Amino acid sequence: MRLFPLLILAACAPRYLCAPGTKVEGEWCVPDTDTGGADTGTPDSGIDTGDTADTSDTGETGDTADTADTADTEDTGGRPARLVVNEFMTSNDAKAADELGEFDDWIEVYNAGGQVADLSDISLTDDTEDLAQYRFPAGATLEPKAFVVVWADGTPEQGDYHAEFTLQSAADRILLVQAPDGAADVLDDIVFTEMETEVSAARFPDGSETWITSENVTPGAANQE
Ligand SMILES: [Ca+2]
Ligand SMILES: [Ca+2]
Ligand SMILES: [Ca+2]
Repeated sequence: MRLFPLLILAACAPRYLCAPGTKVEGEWCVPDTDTGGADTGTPDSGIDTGDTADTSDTGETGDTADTADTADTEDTGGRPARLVVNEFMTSNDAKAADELGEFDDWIEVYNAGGQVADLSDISLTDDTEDLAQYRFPAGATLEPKAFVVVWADGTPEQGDYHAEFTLQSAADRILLVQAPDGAADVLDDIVFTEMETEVSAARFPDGSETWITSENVTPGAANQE
């Protein structure tokens, strides 16, 4: 493995909000213990000089956590779907064939969130002037921690998961867009140059902000080094 050589712009931070009393830490919502302003409260002030005060503080943190726990439980059960471009190949001579046995460019999308993603109004494109070049089929969904592959083979007549565009190894871009005809929320935006043949660019681990190039390409499965 080596670090992906050139430009990868993951322009978008994780797109979810945390419940009140929690904050974003990495990819997760965690209790925001800082909000427990109650720590300045009366019980401790009398014994500030002593370590005992810390013990009391811990108790108070616990109280805060109780509040946060409620929000946390909701987050864990209902953390929103989060779609990312997870892996792609721009030059594929013999690594991965589509259902017609053709070795084409492909893009893997991954749901890094905690809820099922509705793909009905999601598009992929390499053209900022044409955000809806490829649309997922109406009613398509993606389970949490699941993958879906779109063949960027320029032959949409080959099926629902074949796009009308292809990817250029020298320099190209992949945008993942929600509501391309409306608010056009860009979920992911990957710019790259000088991709090699027979390697993919991949987030490793899946859904992370770290990109590698890999000869162990994994369309539709967890990325490998
Ligand atoms: Ca290509
Ligand atoms: Ca094809
Ligand atoms: Ca993969």
